[in-house]
Amino acid sequence: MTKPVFILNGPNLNLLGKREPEIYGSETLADVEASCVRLAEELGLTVRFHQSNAEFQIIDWIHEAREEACGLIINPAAFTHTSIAILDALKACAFPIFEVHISNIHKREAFRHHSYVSTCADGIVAGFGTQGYEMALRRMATSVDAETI
Ligand code: DHK
Repeated sequence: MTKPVFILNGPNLNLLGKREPEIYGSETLADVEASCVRLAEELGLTVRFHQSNAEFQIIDWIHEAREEACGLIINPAAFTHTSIAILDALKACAFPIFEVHISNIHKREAFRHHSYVSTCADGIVAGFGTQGYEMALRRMATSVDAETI
């Protein structure tokens, strides 16, 4: 059985669908999780989907992924721009890492333009709304295949 792909979500993403819908859209995080689970099944993958507002919890999940996952998709939300601790945890992982942002962070305030996570991500999806998670998952399926050949 293939190892799961971890999909991790940072602070305030629990409010997806209610929070600034003009930026983040009207889908909830539960909707995103459901589409990821559906797509993963189609792709022959399994996913473990988590969200936390706490930096330490995201770091602990990255450590767990290090032992148990075949790849990791992360939307670190505001921690993207602040967290060296999340970057260091990701640097300790050997599998593909894809960074997702619902909005195009480069079209927004200057403080969102820099991402610590991008310095170690294998791929970045930004500005495609919640569809970005599915795009990353599709790419993960081919990356994971390529690594196991
Ligand atoms: C989500 C957030 O919560 C912001 O802090 C980031 C990101 C952008 C997103 O687009 O998914 O700056």
